[in-house]
Amino acid sequence: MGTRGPGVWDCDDFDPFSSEVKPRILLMGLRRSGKSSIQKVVFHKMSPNETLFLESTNKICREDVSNSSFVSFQIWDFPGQIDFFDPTFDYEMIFRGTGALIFVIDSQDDYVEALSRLHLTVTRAYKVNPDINFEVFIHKVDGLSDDHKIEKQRDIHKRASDDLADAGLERIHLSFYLTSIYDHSIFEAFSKVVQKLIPQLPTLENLLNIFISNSGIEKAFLFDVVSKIYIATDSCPVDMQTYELCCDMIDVVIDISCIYGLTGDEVGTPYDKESMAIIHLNNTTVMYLKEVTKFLALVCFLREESFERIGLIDYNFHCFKKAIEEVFDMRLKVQRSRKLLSQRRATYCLSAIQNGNIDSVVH
Ligand SMILES: Nc1nc2c(ncn2[C@@H]2O[C@H](COP(=O)(O)OP(=O)(O)OP(=O)(O)O)[C@@H](O)[C@H]2O)c(=O)[nH]1
Ligand SMILES: [Mg+2]
Repeated sequence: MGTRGPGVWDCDDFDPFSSEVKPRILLMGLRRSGKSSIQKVVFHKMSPNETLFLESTNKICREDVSNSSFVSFQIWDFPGQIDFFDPTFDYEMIFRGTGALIFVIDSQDDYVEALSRLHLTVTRAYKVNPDINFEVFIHKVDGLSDDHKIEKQRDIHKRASDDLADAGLERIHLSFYLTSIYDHSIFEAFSKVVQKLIPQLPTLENLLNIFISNSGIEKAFLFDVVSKIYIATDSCPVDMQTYELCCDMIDVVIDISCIYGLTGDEVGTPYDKESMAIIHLNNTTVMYLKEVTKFLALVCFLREESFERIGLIDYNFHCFKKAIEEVFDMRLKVQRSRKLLSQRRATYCLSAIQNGNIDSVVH
């Protein structure tokens, strides 16, 4: 374990024996590329305009995100000027526990420097931990026309891949996303990043596929209500408009419930077991939202004629919900046994150190 540089960490609660197995998502990129804005908009509901007043980050800010049974990770927001050659910056330790590295590039700025920084960061991280998912956010695309966006993405993709190929590292895979905090693209991109870190994803997708095919539903999403990240969807392709409608529906449900919901002694949370909503769109499509767990909602799209069989849909939903609970229980059991194992290991290490038997710890 390397030393920790003064001022680099936001808090001193680092525990080398921590039993919590939370994947780490790093937000890296040049200064003012938009890292903190992304974190604040997605996880703190900050309005995009407010980000204009954010101060530059001067130390690593760590935040736990454990809203839902499945979405549980740490986000580390880095200062833009981080220096890999600074001996107080223990990048080996940081990259070792990292699940995803999001590199943010400001598309409205000249990106030559950003690309060389991306190359340096990715190659360093890969050497320490080849299992990291490398995600490149081509950010602030709100000012660009559609053609311009595609052109930028193609250019950045080509240059970044060429740099890796020149270094003989073509096996490193980079994923690219066009993002902006001024629309839903940032939530959609984050959803995809997070989904890759959920080991149960294939099971969740499978359950959704079975549910929709037996219920006459066209599309279904499993949403984390607080962050509006969708943690899984069925295998039909996702279009941006559908995703935006889901986000709007969640906002309507939560906002109405917060404003007009019960208060005082009868108080409930704005989102609970009873939460559900039905919206008939003007194109014979129905949107149906239902609570799955304390933090998750299912949002479905279906034709009006299919919605007439609501009894069948609700029965299938009941089975789907039970299956999700079982997956969640299994996950909890695995986490508990890992925790126990890690505590035993820590106790063993400590007693070996106290007895001066360091060799048995090292081996
Ligand atoms: N147009 C536009 N501006 C954005 C977007 N995201 C962030 N910004 C702006 O970019 C500026 C810098 O944002 P920050 O989030 O502070 O950038 P940072 O990468 O955290 O910067 P450092 O902490 O200095 O490394 C702010 O004025 C934001 O309002 C976006 O999607 N579109
Ligand atoms: Mg910042």
